[in-house]
Amino acid sequence: MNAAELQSSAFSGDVLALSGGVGGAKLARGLARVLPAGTLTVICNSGDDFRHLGLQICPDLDSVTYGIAGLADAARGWGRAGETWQFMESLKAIGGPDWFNLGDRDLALHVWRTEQLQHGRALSEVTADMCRQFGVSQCILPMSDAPVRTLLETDQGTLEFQDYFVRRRAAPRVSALRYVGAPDAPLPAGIATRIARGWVPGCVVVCPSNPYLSIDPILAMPAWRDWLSGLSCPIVAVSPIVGGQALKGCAGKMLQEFGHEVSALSVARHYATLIDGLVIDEQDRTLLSAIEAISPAAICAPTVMHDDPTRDALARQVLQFAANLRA
Ligand code: FO1
Repeated sequence: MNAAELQSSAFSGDVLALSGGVGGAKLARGLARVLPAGTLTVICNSGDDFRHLGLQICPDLDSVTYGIAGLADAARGWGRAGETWQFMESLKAIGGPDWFNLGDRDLALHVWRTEQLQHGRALSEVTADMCRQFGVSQCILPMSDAPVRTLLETDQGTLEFQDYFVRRRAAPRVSALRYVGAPDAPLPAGIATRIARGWVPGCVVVCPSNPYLSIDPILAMPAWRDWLSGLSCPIVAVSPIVGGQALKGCAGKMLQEFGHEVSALSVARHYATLIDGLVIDEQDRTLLSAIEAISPAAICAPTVMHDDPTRDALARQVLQFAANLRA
């Protein structure tokens, strides 16, 4: 289906995607490529954001924006393609912290965004400027303009997200997660205004991101949770667990540490109260009947994305699934 057919198909209206991390950014790119201009809004987790060397780092906003802009480094999954590392070499030479790598091109964004925020601009406004500069026409927003920080209770103490994920390579055993600031964090201004004017999406797509680290911070905000729960449009999720493991990152390890089996079935249970349908990978077809006992609807599709054709194909299948649920 091309964009016009998609638009004319049963599916209609805007798409709201919830995204974090590498997997989320890939599907966000697929959705941006197959949907007509002006119909996609991507809400990015900002629980990973942190201050480093005086710079405000917003990894999940950047992964989605770079991904849609075609600037992302596919191998790394974060930062920019064709990157150079002079800044990091010089930083190491003067004994600065070298556990969190800032590429020279990426660094310009962090310096500029930090300066904009210090002038009192909201993160969603600065993100809109960033998108304009990168030629991204889709609406990319942080889950809130207020700070929300993901903290992890681990066997090495309470850790901030990037300390856990990057510095300690997600090795500590996690016993609990906290999303500090989530209860009072408001929707980003742009969305709140649209909702106040009666805007509703045609469907919501929960991208294949880590449920605990990328999606739960958004759902921990009553402002999002309550509004999403009240929607009548389909909410469909794509499982980040394929064939009993996470394609990237630590979702599998966390599921295990929280006592769950590492499978798409656990993802269905995790999202059971929120979603209307779950997309699982072809490899997990044997789980379909068990999942349908938990999730109102489920389909199998190729969910491993490694290039634009596979990202576009998954985006189209997710949207068609949502259209069928609406019908
Ligand atoms: N991830 C790493 O594993 N090592 C890094 O040095 C690193 C640096 C980095 C810089 C900017 C940025 O936007 C992301 C960066 N990431 C790095 C990825 C980041 O930790 C994750 O993308 C998210 O926080 C979780 O999805």
